[in-house]
Amino acid sequence: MLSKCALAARTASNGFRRWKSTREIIEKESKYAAHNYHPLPVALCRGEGVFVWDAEGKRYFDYLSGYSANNFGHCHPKIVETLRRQSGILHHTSRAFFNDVLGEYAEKVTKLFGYDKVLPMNTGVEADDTACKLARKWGYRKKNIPNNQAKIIFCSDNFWGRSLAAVSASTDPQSFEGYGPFMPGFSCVPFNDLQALETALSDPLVCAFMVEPIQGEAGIKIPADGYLKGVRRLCDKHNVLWIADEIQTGLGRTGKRLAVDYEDVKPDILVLGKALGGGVYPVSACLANDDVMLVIEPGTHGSTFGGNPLGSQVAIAALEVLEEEKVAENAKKMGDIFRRNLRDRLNKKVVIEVRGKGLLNAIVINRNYADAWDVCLKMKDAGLIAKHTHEDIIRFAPPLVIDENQLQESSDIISNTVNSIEL
Ligand code: IF1
Repeated sequence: MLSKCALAARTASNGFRRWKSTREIIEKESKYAAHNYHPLPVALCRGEGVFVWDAEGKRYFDYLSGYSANNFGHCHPKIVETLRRQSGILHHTSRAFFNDVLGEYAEKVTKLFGYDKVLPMNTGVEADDTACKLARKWGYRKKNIPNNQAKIIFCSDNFWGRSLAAVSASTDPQSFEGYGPFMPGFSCVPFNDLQALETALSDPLVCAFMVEPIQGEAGIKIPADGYLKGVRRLCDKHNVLWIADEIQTGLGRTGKRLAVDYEDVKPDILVLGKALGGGVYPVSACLANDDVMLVIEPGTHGSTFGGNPLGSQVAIAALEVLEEEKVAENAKKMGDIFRRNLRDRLNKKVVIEVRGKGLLNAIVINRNYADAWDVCLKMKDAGLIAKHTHEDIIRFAPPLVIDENQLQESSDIISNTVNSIEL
C-alpha cells in the first residue's frame, strides 16, 4: 500500500517530474529557451488522438498537429509501440554499417511512392537541401552545366526551413533578414505562373525547380488546376528536374497520399518529412529514380542519424498506419465537411475566405474587425488551439484521424468564436 503522501506525489507526477502550472511552465521555458518563437500561452502536458491537455487538465482540439507532423494523432498506439520496441532492440548505428531495418523501410517507401531509391535524412530542411544538392550534381553530370553555375528556381513565398540555404531562397524578410550573405544560384518566380516559369526554365543553367504543391507558410495557397501538370510539362521540355516539397502536403494531409496525386503527375525528386516520423521521431526522405539518385556517390553526402533503425522502423509504422487506416480518404471526407461548415456558418464580414484541400485549411480574417492572433487566443479559451500565419490567416490542420463528431464539435468552436467577435 502506498502512503497517502506517496499516492499524492505519484498522482501529481507524470513519471518524469512533478506537474507544474501553466504559469510556471511558461516562465521556465521563456527564461531558459531561446525566444525564436512566440507561442500561444498554452502549456501542453499530454496528448491523445486529436486532443491535447494543458497543465491544469483542460482539453483542447489540436488544430496544428505539430505543424502537420502529427497526421496520425497524438500517441498513436501502433507508432508509440514501435518506437518503444525498436528503441530497446537497436536505435542507432550510423551508416558506416548496414542495419536490418533501413532496407525494409527503403523498400516500403520506394514501392509506395514509385521511385527506385530513397535518401534518408532527418528533418525537412535537410531533405530539401539534399534535393538541391542532388539536382546541382545532376546538372553538372547529366545536363553538362558548367561547374559551379547551376541555378535552382523556387517560387516567391516558398518555405522550406530555416537553414542558410533555405533562407537564401526565401522572399520573406522575417526569414532572411540579418542572415546574409546568401547562397548564390537561387532565384524565384511567382507561384502559379507557368509563363514566368517557362521563361526561367529556358535558361540552360537551370538544373531544378523546387515547389510546394500547396504553399503552406505562405497561407495555404492552392494553385489553379493544371498548374502541376504544367510544371511537369515545362520541366520535361527544358530538361529540368522537378523537386516537389511534400513535407507538409504529403502523407494524406491534403486528402490524397500526395498532393501531386490530384493531377496524376510525378516529380523527379519527391521530398517527405514531418509525418513520415509519425510525430514521434524526425524522419525525412528524398525519393528519386536511379538516373538522378546515383549521381551521389559514397562519401559525398550523409547524416549521422539518417536511416537509423529507430527512425526507419517508426517510418514503416507511420506508412502502414497511413494505408491501414485510410487516413488520406478520411482527410478528404472530413476536409470537405469542414470547409462546408465554415462557409455556411462563419460571419462573412469577419472571414473573407475559407480555403484548403483535405485537412490543410485556412481562413482569412478581415483585419478591420480582428487579427488572427486574437482569434487564436479566443479559440484557445474555447478549447481549440491553432496557429496564425501572417497577421490575417489562421491555419486549420487537425490530425487526419479526426472523426465526424470531433469535426462537428471543433467546427462549432471555430464558428462560435469567430461569430462572437463584436463588429
Ligand atoms: C518553423 C509553416 C508548418 C515546410 C515545408 C520544409 C520544411 C517545412 C513545406 C522544413 C517546415 C514548419 C517549420 C516551422 C513552421 C512550419 C510550417 F508555418 F511554415 F508552414 F509546417 F505549418 N518544407 N515547416 O512547411 O521542415 O526542417 O522544420 O523539419 O520553422 O517555424 P523542418
